[in-house]
Amino acid sequence: MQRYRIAVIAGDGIGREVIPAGKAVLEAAVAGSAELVWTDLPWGSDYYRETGAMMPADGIETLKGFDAIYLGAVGDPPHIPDHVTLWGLMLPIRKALDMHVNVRPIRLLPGITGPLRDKGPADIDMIFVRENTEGEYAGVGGRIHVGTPYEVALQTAVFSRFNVERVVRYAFELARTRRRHLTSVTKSNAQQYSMVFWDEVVAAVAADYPDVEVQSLLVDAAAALMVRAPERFDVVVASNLFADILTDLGGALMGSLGLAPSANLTADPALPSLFEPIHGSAPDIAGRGVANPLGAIWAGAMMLEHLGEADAAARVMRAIEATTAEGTTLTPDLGGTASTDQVAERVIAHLSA
Ligand code: GGG
Repeated sequence: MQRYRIAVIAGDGIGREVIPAGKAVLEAAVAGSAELVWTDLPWGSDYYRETGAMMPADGIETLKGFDAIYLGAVGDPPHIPDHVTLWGLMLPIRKALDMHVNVRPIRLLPGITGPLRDKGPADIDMIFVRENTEGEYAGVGGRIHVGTPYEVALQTAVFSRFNVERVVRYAFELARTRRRHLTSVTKSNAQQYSMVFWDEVVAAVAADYPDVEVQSLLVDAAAALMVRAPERFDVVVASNLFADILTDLGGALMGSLGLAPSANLTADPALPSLFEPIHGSAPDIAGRGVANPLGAIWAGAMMLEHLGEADAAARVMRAIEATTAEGTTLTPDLGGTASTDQVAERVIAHLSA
């Protein structure tokens, strides 16, 4: 039987509620055909309070020993500043393990009516390919004259040809497996260096994909069009910041941010990729057992698919869809009264149906 070593970083807030729910569903999905060997890593804000760091100094080396990483959420505002938690754990992991793309499906699940009442599952079905290691999150910048009236803060966005090209190429390849339509999102009218460069790379790579139609949108127009006509999007490629923002909008279009999954894929086959729901730690509802686990479960399905367990992954997806279509066991964000665990149990029940 195939064994997979999975590092689990439940992290903070509702991450600690949705990840156990996700583990239970994935265990049930592979039962009898594969073994998931979980290693729970107690990293995150509590670890920070105890040690002064979000993860151990050798944390990245530890992660290299696994087949995949399953992550919940990171952040404990207002107790620890968000930039400390994000830069202490998630962003260094993405960079060190060369997780060059962040794949984020945005689609309406059966039975869920999002805020766009006249749009159904055929209209809202897109996948974002988010550049995941540089851009506005490159970590380049600084502050001078701190605390004086002349203080200056710089945050430099970094776009390298090597990286943009491989991310854009990934998006074109993905478009070929779908409706052969790619939207590239920039702000190249205002950002005349980085985003004009991005447009040039897209145009150069597009020459290798004459069968894929390309639409270029400014990020403000893209945000409006996602609400007005989401059916005009299939695969979307965008910078780290723009895709981060637009996928939260996408989560809202799905009916809840709690539904949206993501896969941080490494370019190095010897390294693990990381799978997480896109939502954060949600301190406002943490500890109440009502967080929506479906985004974490869906991220788990993406992990199974990535590990080569396509059958189990498809069964998890069908069970998620059966749960939302049925509509009797949903968390409060979707208008229901069920707990996190009850939703996971319902998904497990649908696995064997
Ligand atoms: N599920 C992981 C999480 O905590 N996401 C919230 C967040 O702020 N993410 C930032 C990012 O994806 O770059």
